[in-house]
Amino acid sequence: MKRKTLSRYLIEQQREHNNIPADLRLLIEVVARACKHISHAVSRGVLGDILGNAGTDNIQGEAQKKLDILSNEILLEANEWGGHLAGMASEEMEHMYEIPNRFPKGEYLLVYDPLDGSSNIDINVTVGTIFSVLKKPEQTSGAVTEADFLQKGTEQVAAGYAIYGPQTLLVLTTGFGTHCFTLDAELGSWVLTQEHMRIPSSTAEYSINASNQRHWAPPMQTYFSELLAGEAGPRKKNYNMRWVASMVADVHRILTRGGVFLYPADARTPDRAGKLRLMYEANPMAMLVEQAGGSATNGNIRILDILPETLHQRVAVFMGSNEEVDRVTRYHQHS
Ligand code: AHM
Ligand code: MG
Repeated sequence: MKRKTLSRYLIEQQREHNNIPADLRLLIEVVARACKHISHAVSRGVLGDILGNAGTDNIQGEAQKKLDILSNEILLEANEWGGHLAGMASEEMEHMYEIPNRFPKGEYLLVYDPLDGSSNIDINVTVGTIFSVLKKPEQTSGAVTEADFLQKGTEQVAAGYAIYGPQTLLVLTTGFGTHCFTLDAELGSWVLTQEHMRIPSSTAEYSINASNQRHWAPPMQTYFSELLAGEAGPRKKNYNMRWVASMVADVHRILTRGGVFLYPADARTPDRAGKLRLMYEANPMAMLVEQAGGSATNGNIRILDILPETLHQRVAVFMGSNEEVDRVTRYHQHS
């Protein structure tokens, strides 16, 4: 069977939906190329001297791994010169990155988590790169500012992740479904291998870091105790649990076979709404999940409807199969 490459897919989408102008295509192709580079670095491990801590902390106060920093640089360098971007923001940089004046500027904004699942780097477990693409607001002229990035997730023109697992995959949406490409490492091309991923609306599999249970709020305790009660409880079925601790891997499983991903807020950090970051983790994943027929909320409203106040804002995340997300959201709303 003749398979389609990413470039052909993007060109055909533009013909069909008029939603991927040349600059956006360039942006997606450049990000995909950078992810190939990161994938190669990940696979080299000790041989590439990419394991271990870098000896620095990021803005969230987390120890940066060598691979966090390398991946961030790969994405910056790949994207700064092409003329398609006005600016970038990343989990690993406190402030947004303005395109240097020696390069032409474009109208898009790229926001990313260069290496998601950092705690898994040194133990040879799946990690990934998550990205979100916005347009610089039309009413702002001149230099890009951080305020230009603070747009609702509904404004994303593209979102995706690369996952560095047994295979390297790219999962992408430009607003017309969620599609999966596999890296053919020998040819160096991304090949469309699954169109229109679908998340079944019911599931018997959940994904949560249950070691935090004692810190959750009452609605979360109720929901979780019902899952644990299995067949004998109100849900009348037995659930299975999976937690990779790489959001890319847990969400990829959900996009492939269904399930629900839960990262609730917890009482230890009342000043934060959760662990995961809205702009470069929750928003792109929420768009991919919704485009695959699932839902994503913060327990109160749709994630994509949250107006960000800061670049590194955190959020509680409930995403995946509709029945579970609806229920856990209802419990929070009615508490
Ligand atoms: P990271 O971007 O620094 O890797 O942190 C985000 C990760 C997610 O991929 C994952 O879902 C979560 O943190 C795991 O958290 P925990 O350490 O509580 O298991
Ligand atoms: Mg992350």
